[in-house]
Formats: sequence, C-alpha cells, structure tokens
Amino acid sequence: MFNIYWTLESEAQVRSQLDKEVAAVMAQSDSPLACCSDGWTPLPNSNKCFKVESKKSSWFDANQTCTDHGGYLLSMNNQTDIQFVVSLVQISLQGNDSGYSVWVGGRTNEPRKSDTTHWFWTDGSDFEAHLWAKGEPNNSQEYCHAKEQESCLQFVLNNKKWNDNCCSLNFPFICEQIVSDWTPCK
Ligand SMILES: [Ca+2]
Repeated sequence: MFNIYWTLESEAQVRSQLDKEVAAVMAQSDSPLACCSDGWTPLPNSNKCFKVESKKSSWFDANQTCTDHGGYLLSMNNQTDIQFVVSLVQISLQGNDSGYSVWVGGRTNEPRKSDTTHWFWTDGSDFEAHLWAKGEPNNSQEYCHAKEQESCLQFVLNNKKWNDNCCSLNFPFICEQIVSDWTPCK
C-alpha cells in the first residue's frame, strides 16, 4: 500500500516538474498562445495544442486515446514545426528509455517497400513524403507479429525522420488538437 502511494506521488511530482519545464519553454515565446486544455501545450502563434502521452500504446490504441481527448494523432505536414515537436517530446519523455520515437498519425492500407504514395494522415490533410529516413519505408516486418506489415508511421527523434513500423508495437505518442475559437491567452 505504501509503495503504491509513494509511486503515485512520485509520478505526480515528475508530472508537475515537467509541466513547469514546458511552461518555462512557452514563457520564452513572445508569440500569442492558444488557450489549450489542461495538460496540452500550445504551439506559439497558432491554434494548435499538443499532448505527449508517455504511456506506450499500439498505434490504434494511441489513435483512439487522441480521439477520446478530442484530438487526433499528430499530422506532420509541411506546416508542422518539427523542432517544436522534438523539443516537446524530449521534455515530456525525459528519462523514458524509449522516448526517442513516437507514433504519429500517418498510416497506409497498402504497405510496400519504397512506396510512399499510399500514406495518409488520420485528419485527412495532404501527406507529403518529406521526412522519410533513408531506406524507409521498407516494410521490413523485422519486429512484427506474424503476417503483420509495417503500415503505421513512427517519428524518430534522433534523426527527426519517419519510419514505417508495425502498428501493434507499443510506443509513446503525440496528440494534436485544434482550438476552433482561437482567442489567444496572451
Ligand atoms: Ca521500416
């Protein structure tokens, strides 16, 4: 009982510390910030809010969690601020040994080696194939369960590039939410 309590308290403390660090990063921005829900971080000068989930999940569970929160898995189209996303994930997953890649909202129903044309974002925005790592997508299925193919999109922080991977593998993930009535908070 004591151990459970202690663990919960520690997680809350870590979370609180991370929230402070994220707030400190945001405070450095002079740009207007959207009013995001608690636990979500605004992208400066936009109507977008982001939330990194450290709980490792399959792509489909991650997608469902983001939807349940009124958002969707991150779409990394050509308007996405890559460095902002990288910084936010690094801060949020500090100390997490698998924190160097996250699920994002890209998927394909026709996984094939070197085929970048059948990928889509879950929010329906245009998928421009601009961030594939060298040799990806390769549909290697190296770490897949039997018969599963690499049809979900993983963003790898070390090289800031994409990898196609098996949807059933568990990774942290990042959700995005658009604030429809954008009144800047500051
Ligand atoms: Ca791959």
